[in-house]
Formats: sequence, C-alpha cells, structure tokens
Amino acid sequence: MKSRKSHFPRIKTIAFEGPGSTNPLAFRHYNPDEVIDGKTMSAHLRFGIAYWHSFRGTGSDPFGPGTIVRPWEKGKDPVSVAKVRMDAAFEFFQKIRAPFWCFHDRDIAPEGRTLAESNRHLDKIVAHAKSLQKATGVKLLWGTANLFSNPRFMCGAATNPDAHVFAYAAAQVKKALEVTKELGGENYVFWGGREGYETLLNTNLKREQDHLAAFLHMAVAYAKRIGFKGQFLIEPKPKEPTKHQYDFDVASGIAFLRTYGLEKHFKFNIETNHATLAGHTFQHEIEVAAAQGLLGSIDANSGDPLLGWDTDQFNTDVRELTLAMLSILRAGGLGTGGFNFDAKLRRPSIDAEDLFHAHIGGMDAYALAFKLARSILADGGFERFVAERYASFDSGFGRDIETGKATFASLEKLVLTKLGEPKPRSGKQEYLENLLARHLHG
Ligand code: XUL
Ligand code: CO
Repeated sequence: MKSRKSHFPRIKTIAFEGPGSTNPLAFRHYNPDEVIDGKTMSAHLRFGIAYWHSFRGTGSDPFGPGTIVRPWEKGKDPVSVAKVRMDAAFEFFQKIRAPFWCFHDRDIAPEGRTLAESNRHLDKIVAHAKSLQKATGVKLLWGTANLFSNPRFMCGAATNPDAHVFAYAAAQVKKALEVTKELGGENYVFWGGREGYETLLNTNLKREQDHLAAFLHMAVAYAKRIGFKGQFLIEPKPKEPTKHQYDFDVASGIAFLRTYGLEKHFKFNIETNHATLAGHTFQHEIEVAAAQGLLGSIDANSGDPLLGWDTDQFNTDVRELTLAMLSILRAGGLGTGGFNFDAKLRRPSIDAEDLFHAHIGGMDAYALAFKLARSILADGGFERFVAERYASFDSGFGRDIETGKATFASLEKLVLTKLGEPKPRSGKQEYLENLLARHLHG
C-alpha cells in the first residue's frame, strides 16, 4: 500500500508467534502462511472483515448512543470522510492479515437525497475501494444492500405491502450487484432484514412470500444479464428486528427456495448467533445446509446465553467451533465462501486496539478449531463409529431400503419369517463426548 498517513500508528502487522506467545498482539494459532495440504491457512480459512461492525459501529445500543469515536471520522464532506475511513479499514485488513472484506452499500458510501445521488456517492467510493483492493491484495468476499435501516423499509423491502418500496429496493439491489461485480465479489448476500412481519393482523403472508421470491428471481436474472458469476447466499435469521422473519432458519430457507424454483441459484450464509436465536446449534445449521449441498459461507460470531438477542460477539468457544469445523470439513469446505467476522466490539471497548484484540481472538479460535477438526478426522474415531452405527444399511435388506427396492410387504415377510425382534444397541453418547474431550483437552 502507498505510504499514506497511518491510522493505527502504534500497531504493526500482526505476526504469528505460536501457542507459547504471551504477546496480546500476536497470533498463537493462526499462521496465515503455513501450508497445509498444499494450501496456506489464509486460503483455507478465508477470513473476512465486516465493514459495518468494525468501521461503522459506534457502540450504540437500544439504551444509549455510541461510545466509540474514531480519529478518522472527521470532516464536513461525508464522501471525503468515507474515503479516509476506507483507508483506515484497508490498513486494518492488512495489519490483521485478513484476505477478504464484506460490506453493505450504505456502509461504505453515504446515502444521498435521491437514489441517483446515493448511486453517485457509491460510484466514487467503489472506485476508491477498487484502488485499495489493488494496492493491498485484499479481496471482496461478498457485497449486499442495506434494505432495513432507512425508514422507507420499515415494513420490509421485497415483502413491503407497497409496490413502490419493492421497486425502490429492486433498484438498490440492481446497483449493489453492479458494484459487487465491479469489485470482484465472490458472493452476494441476501439477509432478510425486515422481510417478515410484526403482526399477522395487517399481513398477507402468502403475497409477501410470493413477492420475496419474485424479487430473488429478478436478482438471478439481472446477475445473468451483467455476467455476475458470484454465488448468491441467503442468510437465515428467525427474528430481530421483526418478530418473525421468513428466512427463519436453513430448513425453512430450503423449503422456500424449492417452493419457488430458486434452489439452483442460492446457498446459505450461516451465522452462529442466528442459529442460536432459531433454537439450533451452529453445527445443526451447517449440517442441514451441507446435507443438501447448500453450504455457502459463515458469518462468524456468537450470542450471549444470558441475553437472548443478537449480540454479535466474537466467538472464542473452541469446542463449538471445532464441531462446526468438523461438519464444514466433512462437507468439503466452503468453496467461494469464507468466515466473515459479523461481530462487534462491546460498548465499553472503545480503543482502536480493541479491534485487533477482538479479531485476533476470533481468528485464533477458528484456526485452532480447524487444526483440531483436521486431527479428529485423521484419527477417524467418530467416522468409524458412525459408519458402524449405520452398517446394517450397507448390504442385504438395509441396502434394499436405501435403493428403494424394499416395500412394507417385503419387510413384513422378513420380520415374520427371519428377523424377529431387533437387538438394542447403545448410542454411546458419553463415550463419544469423552472422545471429543480427549481431542480437545488431551
Ligand atoms: C444482521 C446480519 C447482517 C447480515 C448482512 O443480523 O447478520 O449484518 O450479515 O446484511
Ligand atoms: Co450476518
């Protein structure tokens, strides 16, 4: 990167110092250059930084305003401030050694008085982002449109009862797709911000779901028209800000995509805290998507078990992440996806240095989980146990069940004449939990 003024003058590029290091500004597990199976750790993990939290987050919450004041947020012209902010962001991406970033259109450029003015602002900032990407080598994991903050979207965007708002949202996503393509984005995310309802008293649920599907079909058609090859991703979340969001979880997302003939064009971006809000584990959501070949990307964060809302914290729970990583590796990885830190600093964490501590913790936890999951898979204990548990389906009448040859009548005959009563077998959960503990803690 050209020698510009540093925004983090006291912080050097974060180095890998190994598990024994006590330096709080060093990686202990994430060694971006370490080659594993012919690929660097950086290429395996594809970490991304969420622009909205790390560069637009101020620490505000429903009970009070922001607490975080960044020195680069100075000046009267919002487009010039946006450029300097972006310089700071790319310096951070480089120093934290993240190969990717992610953004919403309105995070990076200020909204204007009209859509045309907003688009002009966006064009200026996208040109700046393009030159920073070129200078630093940092790439765009995904882009998206903010269709939830502006009051015009208070009753949803694609599911708004007013066709005028639908049209506005369509125009906004059209532009967001163009700029994501311009920046080489490898994916494009649809998180249904307010695509749900507050009360069924004023809602035609069927029409709203039909409209959401029509909107997504238009996005598919437009991507084809402009030659955008990135992967489309749905990011499920059950609630918040709405009381019910239509993309409730991966399973309801799959049903929605199949109902409307969209399943070939979309995969899922799974966020840890959204899984929790839906009453699932992170690993559950990954397994449900992977089972259908629809695992796309991860929004890496965590909730707080005592708060019960979308706290978007950095995740340092190595057990939870190892289980998630096992399912991801078994599924063959994330393809064009990655691990995007959709996570924010706590309100009192006001130092710029806290951005580094937060991401170092998240990256190290994922890197350690990656290594543990790989050694668990190499050991093969769980794979052997599960294969053996289902072995009765590998041959004979079990195979006939899986291949569709068996019928109720053929199975009845077998039970009456040959098989008799099945012999119960232990599920051995405690044995398996101990096996996991041995891998995690020795
Ligand atoms: C909100 C959320 C979003 C999406 C992108 O809960 O996760 O930031 O990731 O719109
Ligand atoms: Co997210």
